[in-house]
Amino acid sequence: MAPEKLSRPSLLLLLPTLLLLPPQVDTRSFVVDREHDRFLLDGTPFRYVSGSLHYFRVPRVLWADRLYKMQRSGLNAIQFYVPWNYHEPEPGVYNFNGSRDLFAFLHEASIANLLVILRPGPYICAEWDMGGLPAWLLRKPNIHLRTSDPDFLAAVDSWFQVLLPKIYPWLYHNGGNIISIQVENEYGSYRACDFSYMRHLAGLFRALLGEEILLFTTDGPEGLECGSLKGVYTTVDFGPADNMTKIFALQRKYEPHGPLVNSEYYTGWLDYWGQNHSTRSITDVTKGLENMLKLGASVNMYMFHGGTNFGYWNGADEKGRFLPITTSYDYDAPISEAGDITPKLFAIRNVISQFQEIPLGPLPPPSPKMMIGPFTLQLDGYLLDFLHLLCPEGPIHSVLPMTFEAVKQDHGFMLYRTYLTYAVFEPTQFWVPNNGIHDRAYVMVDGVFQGILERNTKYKLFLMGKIGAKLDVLLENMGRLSFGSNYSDFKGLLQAPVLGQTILTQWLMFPLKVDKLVKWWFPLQLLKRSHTQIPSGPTFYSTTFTILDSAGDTFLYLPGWTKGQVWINGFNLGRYWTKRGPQHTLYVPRLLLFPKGILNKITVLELENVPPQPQIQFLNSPILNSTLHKTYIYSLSADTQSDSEPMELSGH
Ligand code: 6GJ
Repeated sequence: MAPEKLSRPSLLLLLPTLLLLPPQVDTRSFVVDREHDRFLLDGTPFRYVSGSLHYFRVPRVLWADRLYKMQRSGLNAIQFYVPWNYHEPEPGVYNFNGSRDLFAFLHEASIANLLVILRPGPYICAEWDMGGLPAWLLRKPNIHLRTSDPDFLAAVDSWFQVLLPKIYPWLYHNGGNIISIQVENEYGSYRACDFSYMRHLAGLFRALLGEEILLFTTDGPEGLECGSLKGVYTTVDFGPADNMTKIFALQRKYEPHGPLVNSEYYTGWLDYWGQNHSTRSITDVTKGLENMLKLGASVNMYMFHGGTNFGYWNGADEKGRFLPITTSYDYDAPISEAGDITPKLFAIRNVISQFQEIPLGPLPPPSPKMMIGPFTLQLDGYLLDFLHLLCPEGPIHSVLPMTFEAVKQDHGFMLYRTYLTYAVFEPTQFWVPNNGIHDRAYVMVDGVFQGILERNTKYKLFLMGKIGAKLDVLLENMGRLSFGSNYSDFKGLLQAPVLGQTILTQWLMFPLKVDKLVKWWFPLQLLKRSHTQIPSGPTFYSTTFTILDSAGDTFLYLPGWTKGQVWINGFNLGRYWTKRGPQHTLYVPRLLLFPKGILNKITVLELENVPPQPQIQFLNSPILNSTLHKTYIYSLSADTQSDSEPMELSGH
């Protein structure tokens, strides 16, 4: 796996042979040639044409396929982040196994003959939960993320003292394929502008990786002042619509000599739930790429393959309102979410071929796809029916509600329960002050669904209940902010809810282990409930199905469903939000499905309302742009809140 470091004795034995080898073998190097404004690889001029893909958004068995396609496209390098929260789920607990085996991915990249530009953060943005920072940092509520806050630096030092020694053998001059390492990520876009923090990081990288490896920073045009650091190579990022001349001129202010580098040339863009699907035209993308290559610049295309935010891993942005990223990270990238070559890739490959040799021969055809179903799902029961299984250790009691982070629940769902201490005979306003719903709440009274509250968009609902009635509020964490001010994005009920004029106290918090239940202990037959009317509110549905011989990748479609989470054979496929879009299908890699004759199981947690016919389908192509020409508007001020979903405007 990792390039073998020869021990001293074996080196001595090998000395005669080594002396016969050409000198460059043990003088591998990747450096900046400031005299000629270029990189040198092993002493010869080198320009990288790189593409981003994220191993943490692609199942491990598909890594080789994606990397092969990238190499066949004419790339000579790849660029990727290392999400801290993906590898250190709890303080001092590390996971580099299976699809988290970063070093297996580096090995696959080496096999594909691709150099690596590594971006270990600690913050990575990437539309990934909390920009890659672990949520457990927020167990110290006053921590100042991405600064020289001692608590933050202690956690960073601890993490990097585990990660960086593992990276060291993979550095190019040590025999590996990593040619450069990014320090932080667009730090100039962050409000702190803490140079001692950035110097600390650079010092840590030097201490643990040595003096040879090329360190660099990346910033947009507005971020260079606080993002660049003396002694660390300054690079920029921009997309096809940006003014390349102006931005490269800004890079020159910090790097008067050395190669021009665009570390993130946007080939597409991200999607938010409820907004239109983002695309970037082939013409614009290829024109910008050609102009940069003509300048001799090294370029990394962000993304070359986007992949998927499986599970709860998506991040979020805040632009006047909270905008969670969709499950699909297709990004309108040259390689689609399902790993297929797109016309954009062919066009990019054609541009690259004008500047450097590209591998000859055909590119792989699209992978087989299949369409199966529809299947009718059976009702397994309300989420509340399974509370004792979802929270076997029982609830935590507190006078005021506690956040997810305070009870050490990083992702998913938590149930907040209290009891009415007086009867509420008239529909009475129920709300949480200071926009304290993070992020979506599903409200039940004695198990009967009352409706939803949503961060920034739906502040109140009206409910009634008898004295002693059970008031349940299921909170959904829709993903932590991954960009911008990036303050600590706590999840849950951040304030005590108010019913009428009464502040509700005495809360029970049930952190829900939904994935564990779905995966191992979901005793469908034992707990199936007979229900007369179609239930509403958080409810589990499931069914089993088999596939045919000619199986392939497929795209799960939940027509008429509202919003929820899906598992296939215990694998958390991600969130769906059919009612809001723009994504209407979830990518299902073939590898998640059992072969013909073996039952597959799909489990759906619907959070709001199911269609009259609780059916699902598997399509042979994705639907990622369902809101095309439709726009949702959100009323932002509390007093104009409607009790229904955000209004939908017809397209223009
Ligand atoms: C980059 O900054 C970031 O470094 N970028 C984006 N920034 C704008 C965030 C939305 C307002 S969008 C796509 C990329 C990645 O997030 C990248 O990690």
